[in-house]
Parts: sequence; structure tokens; C-alpha cells
Amino acid sequence: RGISILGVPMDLGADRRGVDMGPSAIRCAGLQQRLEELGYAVRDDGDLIVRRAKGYDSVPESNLKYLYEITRVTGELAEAVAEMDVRENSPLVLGGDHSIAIGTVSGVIRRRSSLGVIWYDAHGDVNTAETSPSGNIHGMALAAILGYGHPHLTNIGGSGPRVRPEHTVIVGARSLDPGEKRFLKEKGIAVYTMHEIDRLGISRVMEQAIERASKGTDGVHLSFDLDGVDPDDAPGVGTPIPAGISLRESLLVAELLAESGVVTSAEFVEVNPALDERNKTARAAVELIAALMGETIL
Ligand code: DIR
Ligand code: MN
Ligand code: MN
Ligand code: MN
Repeated sequence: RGISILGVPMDLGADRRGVDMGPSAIRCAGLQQRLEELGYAVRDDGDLIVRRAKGYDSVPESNLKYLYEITRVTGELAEAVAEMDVRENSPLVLGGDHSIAIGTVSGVIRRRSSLGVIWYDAHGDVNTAETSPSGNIHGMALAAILGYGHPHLTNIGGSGPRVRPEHTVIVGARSLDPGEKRFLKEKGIAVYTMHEIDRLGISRVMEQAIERASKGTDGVHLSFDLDGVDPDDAPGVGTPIPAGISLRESLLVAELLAESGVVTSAEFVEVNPALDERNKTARAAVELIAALMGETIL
């Protein structure tokens, strides 16, 4: 099976400049060559076009910043990802801010009856316009995938929830807004916060996460927010939260996922080169992607 890479230089969902350069930074860190060395046929489809004209479609009273352009781009992304599936290529999407996950997942579910999602993130991304403290749509992406939020976002490329709560797992959470805590408890979503990771160890956490996301589904999507990694190892992100998962543990996450063979699509988001140190975060992303695709040390 081949890999199709698609970049989405989106920064509107985070309302902060620089994360639009993420796809370029990850390519710069040598992604394609690394995957080819693993024996994959890699096809780089380039980047989608994002009109990053700040303010032109903001509806101030809605608490949904840049709703219309984000809706348009995620819709296009869903089509592109669905097309990769037809070509039998595993989709690998490079962000951009995390709002793009709505498009990736909506494309991936097109040809599946049921999808599990592993959401690796310091945040929950389960706000809606009603609960969001920022109005930033990247903090609402997982809610939209689960079917909650503005109809523009919940109906990208189809209608209805994309993923069921019992097939959704969050790993690495350490910054949840009050409304998100309520939502996660109410829906019964498995959340492995830093507390569980420290108590159980990342290896047992991933065993349970993989079990939950893959049982009764015909594929698992990995949505990897680089801010889930500790800021010491991944400083180039818009909202760094201390005391996170080390790069070393994160590589084990990727390796355990590779071993399990359940992952059918992935995205790596929120790399912001303007805030980074010599492309360290993009280089971490490439290490993680290589491990996810089966690279081993020996
Ligand atoms: C916060 C931050 N929960 C919000 N979210 C971030 O704006 O909804 N997600 N940074 O990655
Ligand atoms: Mn996120
Ligand atoms: Mn995050
Ligand atoms: Mn490695």
C-alpha cells in the first residue's frame, strides 16, 4: 500500500499566524525520503489552497471565527481524502491547525462503516460555540466529528456523527475547559490524561486505547496534535502546555500503533515554525510519522 501526503496550510482555526507553514516545515524535515526508505510508494499531492484573509468571513457574534472558509476548506479536504482511499493509498494529512481534522475524518469515513479515532492532544477539542472561551474552531474539531456544534461543521461532506463516543479516545489531555469536562463525562469518552499516563504508563494506556478504538470498527484514524508532546521536545506549537508526553514516550505510542496494525489514516497538526527552534517540532513530527509507518531502531 502506498501513502498519499496532503498539506493543509490552515491557520484560521487557531487564529494565530505561522501554523500555516506547518506542511512546508514537515516536508523540509525530510518526510518523503524517510518514508521511501521504508519502502513505501509515496505520492505528495501538495497543499490545498486556504484563503487566509483575516477577518473577511468572521461573524463576531457567532463565536465561530472564520467559519465559512474553514467549512469550505474542510469540505475540499474531505473530497481529496476520499479520493486517496479510492486509489488505495493511506492518507497522511499535514496541518495546519486542528480544525482540518473535521475534513480528514469526513473523507476517511466515506468508505467505512465505522471508524475509531485516537486524538493525541494536550487539549480535548470538544468545545462548541456555546462553551468555547476563544471562538477558535480548532478547539471544536472533535466535537464536530462526534456530531456536536454548528451544522456547517457537523455536515461536512455528508451528515450525522462521523464517529461514536465509544470508539473515541483522547490521549495526553492536560488542559480542558469546564464545558469540555462536562461534555466528555456526559458522552462517556475515554480520556487518558497525564494522570492516567503517569499511573499506568504509556504502554498500558495505548493497549487500552487501541482496544477501544479498534473494537467493532473497520479502521482507526490517528489525529496527532504536536502540542500533546511536551513543549521541551516540541516547542513550535501555538498553545504549549507544560508537563506533557515526552518525545520518547510519543515515539513508543507511534511504534505500538505500528505494531497493532490498526491505523488506516493519520494527520499531524499544529506545527508552527514561527514559534519553533530550528525546525525541532517538524523534525519530531517526521520521527513520529516514520515510527508510525513501521520504522524500527534495529
Ligand atoms: C482551548 C484551546 N481549549 C480553546 N484549545 C486548543 O480555545 O478551545 N486546542 N489550543 O488545540
Ligand atoms: Mn488539538
Ligand atoms: Mn492541542
Ligand atoms: Mn525513529
